Amino acid sequence: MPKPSPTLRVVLGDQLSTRLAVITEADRDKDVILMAEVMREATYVSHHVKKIAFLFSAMRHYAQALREAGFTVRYVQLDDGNNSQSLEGEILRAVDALGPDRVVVTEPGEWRLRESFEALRLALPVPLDVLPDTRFLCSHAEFNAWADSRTTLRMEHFYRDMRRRHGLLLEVDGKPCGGQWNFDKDNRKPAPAELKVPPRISFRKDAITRDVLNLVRTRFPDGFGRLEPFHFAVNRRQALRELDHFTVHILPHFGDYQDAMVQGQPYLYHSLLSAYINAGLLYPMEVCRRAEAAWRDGTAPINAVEGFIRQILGWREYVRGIYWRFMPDYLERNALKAGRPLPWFYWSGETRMACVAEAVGHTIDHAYSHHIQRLMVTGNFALLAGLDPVAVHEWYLAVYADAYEWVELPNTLGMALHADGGLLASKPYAASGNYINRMSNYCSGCAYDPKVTTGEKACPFNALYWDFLDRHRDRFSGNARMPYVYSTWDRMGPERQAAIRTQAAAHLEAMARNAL
Ligand code: FAD
Ligand code: DLZ
Ligand code: SF4
Repeated sequence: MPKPSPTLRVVLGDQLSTRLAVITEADRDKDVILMAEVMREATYVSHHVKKIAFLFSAMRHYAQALREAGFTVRYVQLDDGNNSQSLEGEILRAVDALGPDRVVVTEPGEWRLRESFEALRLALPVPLDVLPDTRFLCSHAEFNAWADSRTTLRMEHFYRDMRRRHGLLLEVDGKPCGGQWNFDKDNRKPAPAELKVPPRISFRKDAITRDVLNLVRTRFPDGFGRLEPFHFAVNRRQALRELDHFTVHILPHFGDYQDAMVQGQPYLYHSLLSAYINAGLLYPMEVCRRAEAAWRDGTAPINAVEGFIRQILGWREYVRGIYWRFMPDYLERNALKAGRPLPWFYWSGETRMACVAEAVGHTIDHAYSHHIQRLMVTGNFALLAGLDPVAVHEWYLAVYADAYEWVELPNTLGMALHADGGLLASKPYAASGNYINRMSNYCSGCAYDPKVTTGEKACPFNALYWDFLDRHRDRFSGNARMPYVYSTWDRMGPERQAAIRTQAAAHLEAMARNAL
């Protein structure tokens, strides 16, 4: 009897889950799992070296676990002699070598790869099945049905529907636990500078990770960011330990200091789980259920637990829905006609603005900065300075260990830059130095003064903020949440306004000379 043809089952670097159908439906006696480290994926933006190392190590650990569970894995390492260095090339090569009856893959998380797989379909001698990514809690059809039923696509409405649909933080009568759907107003405390955040766990490097670090050091010598120290979890067991640690020691204060920024404290009370959830090492629902259980057990307060679950069940699913509903033209949106090139300090961290230097410094060191740094420091600066949305998007996509386009693009283009014209956020997240001074202790160590708008010590966020609002008055003055700021601007009078405009121009000119 001839051996039956295998099915070739492809697992991408951010699909490291054993609950996807590509794995659960595999026949261990005949099917082959294909995984490949390829330069095309490692270089389509200038990924942080820690991000590449995290993914390669996690891919290798996942392949090892599959083999131990009895699967046949064809794993192509970056340095393998015949590696074609693209996923499509590796699929074609495996089809050639193994003669499968078909190829099965879980839908990729980025539009560009989905398009490439559609082109690949035509080149393959066997069928290509693209399966839904069931790690998400809202399918494309469910999101589109929700979106079709609304005039505006506000996250808060989506989130409440998701709470009801998945029965999270609900009383038996269907009312929200704690009596409110949203406790955001309790989650804006500035953190005291002497805050003692519990230490984070880190994971020892095993032989696989050490090999990967050597590979990345050799193959990406000029890559962005610091490769070591490297403490990431690289398999599910370790990621679950990180989740445990977070739930017990960190979550209780997640809400209180969610928006705070403290010099020298990159993590505060954030979970650090995004890279693991996005790569498939953790499941969003198990993370939400753990947080809910902490509230029901009385070990974490409702403002922390609701705020945390909202990020995952709400924002994370919502931005994915927006991405797939509006791509590919979403990427082209530039509602505010911004076009200045990205200043060099986004890569070097060398700027006299202490807040930006701190956020970029964390990014360089850890391939991480927390949400408020991303939104209200680097994002806010890019918004106020009118930086080119595509350049800013490519930066965010490159520099964070958790970055894939489905989640990064709506956050950058929509939330931070308002480039989608308000589809995602009704009001731009624009703020002056006053906000950063209130929410952080950065300003006390800064060359600039957050209370000064013009002159030598003027905080660049101040004049740029007013100049931004002035430039876009036609668009924003009608917004119900903006009249107060425009009346403040009007009360300044023409002379002061002219001085602020001149100061903003001077900041932009200094930015272009990399002297800000
Ligand atoms: P926590 O603060 O502990 O939040 C808990 C979890 O909620 C996160 O792990 C994440 O899974 C989810 N979450 C929180 N906020 C968001 C959000 N706005 N959108 C989607 N999920 C969210 N997140 C990414 O996962 N990848 C990205 O590439 C990414 N790019 C961003 C770019 C910009 C400009 C901004 C403003 C935000 C971006 N975010 C991105 C969202 C958010 O900043 C990160 O998810 C968060 O900082 C990750 O750190 P954490 O795990 O400690 O999160
Ligand atoms: C991000 C990334 C990197 C750096 N390298 C690989 C790789 O070598 N092989 C692979 O299968 N996936 C990699 N990835 C993740 C993919 O880019 C990811 O699957 C797509 O961006 C879709 O989300
Ligand atoms: Fe940032 Fe301005 Fe504060 Fe300096 S003074 S840290 S530039 S907000």
